This record gives sequence, C-alpha cells and structure tokens, in this order.
Amino acid sequence: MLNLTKSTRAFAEAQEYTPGGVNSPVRSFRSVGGVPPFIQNGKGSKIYDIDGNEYIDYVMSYGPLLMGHVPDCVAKAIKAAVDRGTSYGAPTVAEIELAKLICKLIKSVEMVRFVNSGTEATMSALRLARAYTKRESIVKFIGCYHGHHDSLLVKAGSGATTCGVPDSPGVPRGVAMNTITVPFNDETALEAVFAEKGKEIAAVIMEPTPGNMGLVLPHDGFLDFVRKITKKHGALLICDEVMSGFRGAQGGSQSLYNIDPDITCLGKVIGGGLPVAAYGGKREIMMMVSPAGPMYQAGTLSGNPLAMNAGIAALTYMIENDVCNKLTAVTAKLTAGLEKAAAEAGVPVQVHHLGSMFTVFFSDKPITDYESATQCNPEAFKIYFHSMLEKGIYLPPSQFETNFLSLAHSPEDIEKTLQAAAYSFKQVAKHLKK
Ligand code: KE4
Repeated sequence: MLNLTKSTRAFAEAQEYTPGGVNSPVRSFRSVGGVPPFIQNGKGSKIYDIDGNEYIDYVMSYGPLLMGHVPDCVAKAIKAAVDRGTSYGAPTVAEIELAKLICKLIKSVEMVRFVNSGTEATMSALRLARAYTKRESIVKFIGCYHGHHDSLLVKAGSGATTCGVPDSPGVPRGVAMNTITVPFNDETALEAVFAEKGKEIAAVIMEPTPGNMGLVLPHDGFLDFVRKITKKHGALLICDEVMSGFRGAQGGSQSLYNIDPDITCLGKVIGGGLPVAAYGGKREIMMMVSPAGPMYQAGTLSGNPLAMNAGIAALTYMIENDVCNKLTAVTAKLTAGLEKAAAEAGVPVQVHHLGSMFTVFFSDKPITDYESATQCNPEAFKIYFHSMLEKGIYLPPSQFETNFLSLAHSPEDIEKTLQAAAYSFKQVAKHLKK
C-alpha cells in the first residue's frame, strides 16, 4: 500500500478552503476513489509526492509537457525572461515570434490571438464564428469537451462526464438552446441537423481526434464529411486542437486527416507548461477581432512575455528534435505492450493511440463515440488505476481522459510501465472472475 499520510492530511485541509480540495475537478480522484497524492515536484518523466513516493507520470499536466517536467530548454527561457519582467500589458516581439511559429506549424492558421486557457480560446472562437456568419446556433459532438463556458458545457466530456454533469447546472436555457449536439462519427445525425437548421448554424466545433471521452478516433471520411457539409451550408468549422495540437502530430490532428478548418483552437503544449492558449485561422475571419474588427475579446495577461518565451522554447525544441514523430513511435510500442499484457491476463480492452496520446478502454466492444465509451466497466478501470498507482505509475484518474507520453519517458520507464500493467490487468482479471 502507498504511504499517503501527508497527502491525506493536505487533502483534508484543502477541502476546507477549495471546493472538493482541488482547482480542477478531475484531480480529485472522485470517480476512482482514494486520496489524490499532493505533488512536491516533477522532473523529466517523473513526479514526486509530499510523502516521497515517485511516479512515472502519464498525465503530463493533461498534455502541455511534451518534453516532460521542466525540460532545460523551457526552464532556461523562463529564467531569462523573468528577470526582464513577467507582464507589461503592452506588445512584445515574443508574441510575434510565437504567432509566427504557430502559423508555420498549423497550415490552416494565418493569424493568431493569444489567450490564457483553452476555455477562453474556444469561447472566443465561437463568438468570432457568430460575429462572422451573423448566425447563433452552434453544433458540438456529444462527449467532446471544449472548456467550461456556457455554450459548450452541454453533453460535455472530460471532467464534466467524470463528475456526472455532462450538462452542468447554471447554464441558462437561453444559451443551451443554441447548442445542438450530435453523436461523434455519425454523418446521418449531422446531415439531419443541417437539413433542418443549416441556415442558423454559425459553426461546428469539434475535437478532430476527441480526447475527452478517452481517445476516440474519427472513422474514415468523417472529418472530410464535416468539412464538406459546413462549407455547403456556410457554417464555419472550428477545430479544437487544444489537446491534439502537437500531440496528434506536429501539424495538429488536422494535418493527419488533411482537414482545412476555418478556425483552430490551441493550448497546452504552446505554453510549454505555462498558461497559454490561442485561437487562429483564416486572415479574413481573424480580421473581425478587435481592434482590427468589431468582435470584442481581451485579456490582461494574454501574450505575457514569460509564457510566450516558454512557448517559443518548447515549440522550437519540438521542431528541431522531431519530437512528435519520436513520441508517436514510443507510444505505438507502449500500447502494443499494453494490449499484449491485457490479452495475456484475459482482460478485454480497446487500446486507442494517436501521436503521443493513448487510452485503455475497459470494454469488449469497439469504442467509437460517447455512447460506447460510457459503456466501459468502471470497476475494472478503478482496479487498474489503483494497481498502477501502487506500482508507481500515475495515470489520469478517469476512464474519460487520455494518457500522454513525453520525450523524457525512457525505455526503462516503458519497461516498468508494462510490468506494472501485467500485474494490474491480473488484478482486474481476478475481479472479473468474481
Ligand atoms: P482549459 O480551459 O482547461 O485550459 O482547456 C479546455 C479544453 C479545451 N479543449 C480541449 C480539447 C480540452 O481537452 C480542454 C481541457 N482538457 C482537460 C483534459 N481533458 C483539462 C484537464 C482539466 O479539466 O483539469
């Protein structure tokens, strides 16, 4: 059993001052039970909790840490920037440099606006689509998660599903009624919505490779279909790549499926571990954004030099060291090993991977959408999660999250992870036999 004495004490105190003791619900271990380790520090592929336990980390802050915890390139950039100032509320050349990097990496993006969270990015992208098309309805896919603003907290995945509130209370009916939801991978349902309301739809927003039901992949032709039907009806296509940007591929998941969206949302990796997100897209559309155009959006710390320099360092290192391709290869090797370990233990799983992302679904059926993802065996996941934690492997505490690799995960880490998985799947098998 893990010694979590200090974390237990800290969690009790944290719950006095912060709802659920955490500043983001999924961290509470609510759906898997137990006490969340309070982290002391991280380095490379490892995190260390306040009781001195060491873990190989597959949360990686839910995506940002492509090179692992505190890579030298990012640490150096932040240390150099902090002595010059953390924020000015005035333009800096670092913002131009990071914007140029993003425009070079994501082919569909010609202009960028920086914000401080993925939620802000998708919220602003929706407002922009509504301003540009002068329409009000939007379409999202059930189980996709685009942050916690009202328009998109409708049948949302990630923590909203994990905590049992895919449709959160507090979202005004007047807002939710403008959000149309459709199952992912369902062309027929999407076609019916456009046939009925095509003229009212400002945009379809989608994670091209959803990571908030766990990692679910589009079936052949689906993304192409979404692009075609939005074009046909004059609606914009917003690709939310806050998670999949530079995790799916260096050009975003959109580059893997040859999709040319009107607007792309980014976050996580582009801040190198500091709070940075962005929305960007075609120049003609982005020129609607204030002060170039009438659509208002602003932010005190948007584009702050500390975060910009961290992002520049991270993306530069990523490009110069071909990080995305290297991680794709390691992730394929790890997931093949996980599949083998589950088969040897006689545990039915679906293992999905793309780039440096992967999910182990505890189901004997294919996982193609929210409906099938939510049929997974929660008890099996819980046993797997806690068995892995005991063996020093720190996974996202929810079936509806994606795991992330980093450049810092060594062959020894992968070997240790596979040994822990062999043990954990055996624990699950014992439970399934009961
Ligand atoms: P933030 O507001 O949390 O920075 O980003 C929201 C967001 C937008 N779009 C996508 C595709 C996302 O995955 C996210 C946030 N991802 C979750 C992980 N599934 C953040 C983890 C958390 O909520 O604590």
